[in-house]
Amino acid sequence: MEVTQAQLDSHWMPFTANRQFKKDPRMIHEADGRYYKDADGRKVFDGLSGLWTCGLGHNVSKINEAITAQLSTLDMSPSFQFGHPKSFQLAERITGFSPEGLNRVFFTCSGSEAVETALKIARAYWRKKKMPSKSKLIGRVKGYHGVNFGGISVGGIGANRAIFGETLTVDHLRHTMLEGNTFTRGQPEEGAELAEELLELIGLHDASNIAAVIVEPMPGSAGVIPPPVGYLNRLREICTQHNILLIFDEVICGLGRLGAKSGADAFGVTPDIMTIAKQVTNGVIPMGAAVVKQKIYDAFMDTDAPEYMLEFPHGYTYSAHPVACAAGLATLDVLEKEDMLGRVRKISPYFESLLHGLQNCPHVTDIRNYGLAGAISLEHYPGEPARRPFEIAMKMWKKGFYVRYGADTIQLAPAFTVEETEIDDLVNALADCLSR
Ligand code: PXG
Ligand code: PLP
Repeated sequence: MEVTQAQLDSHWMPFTANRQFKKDPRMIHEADGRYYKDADGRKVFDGLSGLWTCGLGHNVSKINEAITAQLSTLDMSPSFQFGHPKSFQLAERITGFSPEGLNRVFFTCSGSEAVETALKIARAYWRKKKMPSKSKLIGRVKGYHGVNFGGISVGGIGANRAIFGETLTVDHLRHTMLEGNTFTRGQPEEGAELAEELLELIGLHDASNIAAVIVEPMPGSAGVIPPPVGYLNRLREICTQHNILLIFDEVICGLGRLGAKSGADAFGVTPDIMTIAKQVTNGVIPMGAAVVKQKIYDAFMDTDAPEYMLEFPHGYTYSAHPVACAAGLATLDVLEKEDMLGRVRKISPYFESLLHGLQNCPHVTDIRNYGLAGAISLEHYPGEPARRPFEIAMKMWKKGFYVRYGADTIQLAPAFTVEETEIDDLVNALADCLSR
């Protein structure tokens, strides 16, 4: 056996059914392009681009070369009080991938940390503006904002919160999955009025007590839920009218998955703060960031305190790690030079039409998609919503396809470079697994 039972037992795996995995491990040994290989050299199609991370595919030579060169030049440097050129270069490049006016970048090492950073910036911003009572945070049901305490507080996936006791006291908007919208291709027409609920929460708490609203432009983890037409615009209007910051968590939507630089760009709505991670380094080295409007940065810099004093007591040992910055610069180069956003826009109608071809397969209760992200909701076994997706994903793995299963859905997010024939194979395999 390649790994001993003691070794298997030693690793407490994240978001994994450890008991099941350790009985029947699914080991991945190699990755290249859009495929993994297992110990026997069996090829497995990567139907989720890693964990929504590797839109450019695996083993991208330009990224690998940039990392190797960086390791032998500057492998690590202190992130606090000292700098290295690549972080500044990358910050400016990220600005070019951000919505209009978001031009100040705070680096983190993950999406969860990007969220904590964004929430802390939002609260501290109002203190800097001498409105300290504006501290309440509002999230949305079905939201996923990582796993740290701030993120699970604003997050709206019950299973990720329930066993951890007290969180921040936040409020949640309703989610936007309406029964009448099942099997919609792309954005549903109905549901913009759900944004009005924010006015009710403002009525309840008063805007003078609310710091920020955080939503994913399109919830990813909870099952690819494209926003109803007009919904995000209305959230933006209400936030602007009531002086509340709007945070878009773009950890999945950002940097190409939707065929746009960001979810903000795809849906034409500009937040005050956005969080990114995953695709920023093509998933190869951990990195995330919170990107903010200049007025927010300026509120911290506009101080009479001596210049040697910190303006924002926050940061991570690995913030702007030089190797991650090298990977980020190379990733954004490839995204841009190889017109990856254009490729996503070109192939996504094909992805959409094949995916929706599964509508009449057994057990399928809904299909949703946008860009190169898709989800299929499956009929529950009585009292066991997560069982059928697990069974289907295991059959897919045996057939040579890696797909995500979570809650009552199967989720797909192939690489931006995916070919039509690969989408054919992926969807045909799914049809087959659903039918038997
Ligand atoms: N916000 C959003 C919108 C995310 O999707 C995070 C924050 C947290 O990022 P980190 O890097 O701390 O994991 C995420 C991450 C899945 C899956 O299979 C999704 C995520 C992470 C792992 C798996 O859907 N989303
Ligand atoms: N815990 C201890 C004891 C530490 O010294 C540090 C960082 O210096 C941390 C946690 C935070 O680690 P990181 O900066 O990697 O998030």
